[in-house]
Amino acid sequence: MHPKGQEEALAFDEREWGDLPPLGEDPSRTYRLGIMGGTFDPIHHGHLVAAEQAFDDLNLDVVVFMPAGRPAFKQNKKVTSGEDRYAMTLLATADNPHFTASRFEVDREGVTYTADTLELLRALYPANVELYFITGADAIADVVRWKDAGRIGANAKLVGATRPGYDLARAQEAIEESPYTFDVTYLEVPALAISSSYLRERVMAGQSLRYLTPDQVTGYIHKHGLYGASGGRYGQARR
Ligand code: DND
Repeated sequence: MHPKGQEEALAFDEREWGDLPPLGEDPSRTYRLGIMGGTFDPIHHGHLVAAEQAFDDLNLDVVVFMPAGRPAFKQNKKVTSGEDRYAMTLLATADNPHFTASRFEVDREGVTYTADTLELLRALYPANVELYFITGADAIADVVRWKDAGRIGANAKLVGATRPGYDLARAQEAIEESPYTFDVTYLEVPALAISSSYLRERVMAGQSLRYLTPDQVTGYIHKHGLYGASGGRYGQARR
């Protein structure tokens, strides 16, 4: 018969981590896993700064960037392939030891709902791993209305990244009016008005993405001709 500790270790090893960070091996401590979900079409410095701030302020062990497979709310919109969005996410996070990128949602069949993702992660990780779903503060008011929002609140804490001076009234009102319980922490991140749509517009107009997203991401966009990019005209105005 195995001593109790060994049996627990065996059960832990048998979990299917895939490319997710293995956490929770020491039962005497609590681990904190940050999950940055996004369409990431493309990923940019706003996403990266928010995640880094969450890592520091909430004392997270790691932040997993998880590009959505078929995003729940963009079924009528054209979205770049999951492979391209995952590749850009991998490039953007590769040099930061606090970050990792995962195919967890990209490889999942059908529409990827956050409630399902968090429930699957909750089942995969032992109870000493807390889940923190990081999102822009503007999105917090929406999260409470996402599919099966009750399951989101039950399985993870929410982290809302705000701009300094941002009015939290809409988010707080939505949380209060919700029939479900949410544990939300708000973080102030440096003012970053960067958005994926702004980057796509700039690429389409032949403008530079320098200082808006890591150069590796810009290189990938041009190499693969995403968002109307033309490799030969990188950084030059379109005619
Ligand atoms: P977005 O399309 O907003 O991602 O999706 C965010 C997450 O919500 C994904 O995991 C979706 O699957 C999930 N979602 C949305 C709607 C419905 C459901 C799930 C459902 O299950 O029913 P973006 O790539 O646009 O942005 C990624 C994150 O980064 C978002 O939380 C966004 O608010 C935030 N963000 C910024 N944060 C700080 N500074 C900036 C930011 N720009 C975007 N400049």
